[in-house]
Amino acid sequence: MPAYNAEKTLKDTYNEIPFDIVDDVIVVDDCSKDRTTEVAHELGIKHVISHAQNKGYGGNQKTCYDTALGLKADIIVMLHPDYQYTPKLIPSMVYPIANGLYPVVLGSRILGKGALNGGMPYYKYIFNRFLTFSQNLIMNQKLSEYHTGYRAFSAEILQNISYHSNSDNFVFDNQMLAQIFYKGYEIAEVTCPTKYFTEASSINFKNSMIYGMGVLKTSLMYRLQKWGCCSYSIFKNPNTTSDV
Ligand SMILES: Nc1nc2c(ncn2[C@@H]2O[C@H](COP(=O)(O)OP(=O)(O)OP(=O)(O)O)[C@@H](O)[C@H]2O)c(=O)[nH]1
Ligand SMILES: [Mg+2]
Repeated sequence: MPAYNAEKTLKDTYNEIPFDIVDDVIVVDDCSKDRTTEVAHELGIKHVISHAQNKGYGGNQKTCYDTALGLKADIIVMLHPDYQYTPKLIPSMVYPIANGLYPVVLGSRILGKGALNGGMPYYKYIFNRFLTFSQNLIMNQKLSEYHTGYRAFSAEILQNISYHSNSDNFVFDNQMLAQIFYKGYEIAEVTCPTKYFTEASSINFKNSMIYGMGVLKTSLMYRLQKWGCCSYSIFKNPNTTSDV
């Protein structure tokens, strides 16, 4: 869980985690201004890492994935600790990975009516639909959304993409999906409810705009790289200079 100012929602999120199949929980606190780290310790979470400086949402996930791979995890689930996504969906998301059907599974708020029923603001919904449409077109894929904060990966995925080359900001998530498609992996989706409420963290309008631009840029980078016109570091193999 990449956490930032999540003291009010971390407990509810944690309490819904199905511990019959989840072995370890990692919380990375990105130098929150509240008691996120203390709450994580109070809950008895074993792997709590606190950044000395705020690195951003992407920078936070880099620490999360490095830690998960260090613990030799087979399947890694990225879940926001702001209680917008229910951990009760974890079994449905990880079984296709455990059974070797798909290496990546996303919890989609757009399949079904999860987003609007959960109170996603209309501007975010329209923005999400527009960006998703553009990305599917540019990258020749067919996902219902690229913007969910609920993702499950096999360890192989994290070992084979250069996530350290990605942005430390919100576009990190999107760069990961472009990297995964670039490597030829398939991505599955599971219908996922969501809820918007006062205590949940929500990206503001300005950051949404910065994110949207970054998303379109990432898709165009993917297309240019696929055509062989450009060579971007995010598409290189980890620790090498080769693209394939
Ligand atoms: N490291 C870091 N994490 C953040 C920051 N802002 C939010 N987060 C965390 O990242 C998660 C997602 O951020 P949100 O602001 O909820 O963004 P979102 O879920 O993509 O967008 P919404 O659908 O509007 O909620 C939250 O669970 C936060 O704990 C930040 O500035 N730095
Ligand atoms: Mg949120």
